[in-house]
Amino acid sequence: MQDTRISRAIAEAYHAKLTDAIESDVIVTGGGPSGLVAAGKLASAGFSVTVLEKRLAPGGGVWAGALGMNIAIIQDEAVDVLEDFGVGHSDGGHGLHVVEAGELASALCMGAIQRGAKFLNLMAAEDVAVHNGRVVGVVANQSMVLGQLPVDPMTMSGAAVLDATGHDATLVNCLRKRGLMPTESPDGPLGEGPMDADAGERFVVENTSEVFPGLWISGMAVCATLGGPRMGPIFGGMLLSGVRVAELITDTIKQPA
Ligand code: 48F
Repeated sequence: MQDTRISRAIAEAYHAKLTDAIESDVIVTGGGPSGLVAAGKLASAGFSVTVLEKRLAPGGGVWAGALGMNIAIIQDEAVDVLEDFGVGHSDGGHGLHVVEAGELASALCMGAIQRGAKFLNLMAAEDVAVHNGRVVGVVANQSMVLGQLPVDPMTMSGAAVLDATGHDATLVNCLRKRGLMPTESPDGPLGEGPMDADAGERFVVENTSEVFPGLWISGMAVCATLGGPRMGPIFGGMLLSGVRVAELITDTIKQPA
């Protein structure tokens, strides 16, 4: 019967992908712009990459532009990333480029998949695995059951784990709530500052880093972790942060065979 063949094809392909994803070189948590660029770049470099996305569709904040107006704005500095992923853009004046939000989200997603990254959607990171003081994996659960039903998660390991969960900084906060990472600096509580697009974009790229052994941050998780300003609907810094974190991870973990 065709119906059961369809079901079998889905189950077999998904479980092969899930089995592969249990041990990866890099786990990217969150499929927003920074995570997608990082996933694409790392997969191009030959690393096995798994992207965990809690929603149905990756793309994060890209889809919504501002007030739900589905246009993304990118600065000159990040145009190379648009070209790399084949995203069309038009001149918005003052060094800004105008992009269809759906094209940006789809192209980043397609680029990462075609370069070899594996995507698991409706899969939410709920915790980190820490061995001997190093983050060695992500504890994930199906989004539909998280917080609803007493269903245990599964653990996926990575030589590098990226927190690209945006404003939530989910993995960083898992460490903070156990006192393993600071919540305050000498200047006050760490967390997102008020809106300042120029400063925020610079802050994100400059502070993209490994914040705990084995755990890197990119995109808005940088501001949420280290106290940078928010920057609203401009995405160049997110793309460049994805490029930067891919370089940092590549320099740190072993080169793929
Ligand atoms: O927030 P998001 O787009 O991350 P980003 O790459 O970009 C931020 C900008 O979109 C925007 C901005 C600056 O322009 O202020 O907000 O930092 O995407 C984060 C992705 O992570 C997913 C979430 O659904 C989204 O697609 N995510 C969040 N928490 C989890 C998660 C989780 N616990 N597990 C898996 N995915």
